[in-house]
Amino acid sequence: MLITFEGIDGAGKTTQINKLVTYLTSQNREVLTLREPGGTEVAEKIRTILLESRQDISPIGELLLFSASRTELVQQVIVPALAIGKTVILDRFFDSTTAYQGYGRGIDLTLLQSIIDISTCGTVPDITFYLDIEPQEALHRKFAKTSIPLTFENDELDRMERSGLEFFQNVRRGYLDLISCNKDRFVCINALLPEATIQRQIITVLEERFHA
Ligand code: T5A
Repeated sequence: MLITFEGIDGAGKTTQINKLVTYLTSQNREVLTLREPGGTEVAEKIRTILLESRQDISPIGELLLFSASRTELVQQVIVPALAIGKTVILDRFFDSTTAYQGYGRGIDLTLLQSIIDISTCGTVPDITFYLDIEPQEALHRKFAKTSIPLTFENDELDRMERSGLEFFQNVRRGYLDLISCNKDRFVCINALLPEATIQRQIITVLEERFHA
């Protein structure tokens, strides 16, 4: 089973994935946790370019770099793991590309879909948990425990995070459009709820799927 987590930066995906892994492991499920971009040696190098570069990257260049990272991860890790029955939990997948490069950067969605099809080899998640939060709230949450100024321009943010408020509002709109077109696959969760409440919702949905 392939389980993906989506949402804007700071929505709480990593927090929930860590809790889920602990729960599934306690149920004797063999779990493989991965993130995008990243997950292979080459994909991790691409991640560094995408997130840490101080130079501008063109929207198409950015799309192709995310897609190159994905191709490596899908072919080398995800497809083989699914083939032997592992539960794969993936922090972001192709919905991030639609939301960030499509709605955020404004790349044509038809062109984008054709590149997604190539990079995923047709791999589609069985279920996608989307954690919904307003961009300002997510930014606030990310830096709540520090004295870093709460603006989208500060140097502590990575290259993607510095894209600004309007960009993240468009990304969120993209996710909400994706959900309305893929109701069977997406589970939309209010990311403002307490961590434990969100975790219970996720486990309830997954246990129903496992037993179906
Ligand atoms: N990207 C990625 C693209 O543009 N296109 C693509 O195709 C792909 C695959 C990846 C970047 O690349 C972009 C999207 C991203 O900009 P990343 O570093 O992997 O970069 O970024 P994120 O996945 O966004 O990871 P973050 O760590 O920024 O956010 P998370 O994982 O959603 O949030 P998390 O769990 O770290 O939580 C953030 C803070 O909130 C608190 C946590 O304790 C933490 O302090 N928190 C809560 N507080 C209150 N209530 C709750 N319910 C909370 N849950 C968590």
